Amino acid sequence: MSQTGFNPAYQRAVRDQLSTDQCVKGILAGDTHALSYAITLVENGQAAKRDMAYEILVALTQEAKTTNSKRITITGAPGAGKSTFIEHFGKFLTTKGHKLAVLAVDPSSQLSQGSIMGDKTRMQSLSSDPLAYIRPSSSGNMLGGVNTGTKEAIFLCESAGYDWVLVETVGVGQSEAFAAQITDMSLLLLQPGAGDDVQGIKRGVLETTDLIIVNKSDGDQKDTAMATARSYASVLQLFQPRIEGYRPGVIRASSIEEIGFEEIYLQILRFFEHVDSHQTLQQLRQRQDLFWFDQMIRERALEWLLANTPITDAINEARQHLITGSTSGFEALNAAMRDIKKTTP
Ligand SMILES: Nc1nc2c(ncn2[C@@H]2O[C@H](COP(=O)(O)OP(=O)(O)OP(=O)(O)O)[C@@H](O)[C@H]2O)c(=O)[nH]1
Ligand SMILES: [Mg+2]
Repeated sequence: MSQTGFNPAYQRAVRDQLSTDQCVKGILAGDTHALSYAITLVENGQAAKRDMAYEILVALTQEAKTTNSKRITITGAPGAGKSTFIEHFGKFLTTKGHKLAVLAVDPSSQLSQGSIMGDKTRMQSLSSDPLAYIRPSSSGNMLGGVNTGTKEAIFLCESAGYDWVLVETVGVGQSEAFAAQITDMSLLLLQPGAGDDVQGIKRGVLETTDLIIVNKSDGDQKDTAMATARSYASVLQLFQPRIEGYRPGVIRASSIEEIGFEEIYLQILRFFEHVDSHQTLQQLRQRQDLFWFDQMIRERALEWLLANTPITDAINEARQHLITGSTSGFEALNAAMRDIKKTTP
């Protein structure tokens, strides 16, 4: 075994196409090519690709050790400084010997590659770090749901030996809420000078936040950052703790000056110690699994139904009646459901 726990004798497959077995062995050996390959399969909408992805996932559940990992969502309004923070804090973590995977869920990348390219250049020093793995994912290419594949990708990264998995997501809309539900801890990045609603931070986001970081606390923004930190600290008092006995705090930081990192690091460790000592990590993870399962089973069942021609025919027919105005919406839905039920045993 090498220092990083990888098998040094492991030889990665030369061919581009990897088999299930090659993926499993590669991932367990920490091969990022196999890891990326499997994540691409997981994100793929084609049934055959996804079936292979699930064979890999199931095989890995027998082998992988995920109990020591930290699954952390980093959220915040656009421009709050999430990517810059991850780049610098990520370096801080790898310097401490941690292996770090970053999954950047990027809702804008469906329209342009701009943001992903931006992140790649922003995380330049981290992406060349052998202890770090960065994976930008487009949530835009997912079938129907938001972030399909993120949970699987987290697990794949853990199986490849990454003990810290950071998920970057924009703190608006559904993708953020989903990420918070499938990770252990949520960090919210704020900019100095923001009032309660200026940054568009919704109550729901604050309720799932375990640590607020007032970022960009540098230069002439220091005083404002202090005021922002104070006001959020009092706002947080109003919330019921998400994890029993754990009170979310507020820490001021600057990614550029690398201020506040040690405090953030210790706070994250304290969070996990708290969760571990109360045996809630297992409960948390079970809750994550249930949330994810409930969401995914709906998505998959719907997808399966809609791949069935008699069903889509029934839907299209009812829809056509609606378009021509020959029925009301109620009648159309009723008729569609009646015909759908007739098609199934
Ligand atoms: N002064 C200062 N500026 C910062 C800091 N961190 C980030 N910035 C700047 O803030 C801007 C946005 O940073 P990003 O890291 O791209 O923010 P983001 O939250 O990832 O943005 P999106 O991914 O587009 O939502 C950039 O111009 C950064 O240089 C910091 O600690 N201090
Ligand atoms: Mg970003």
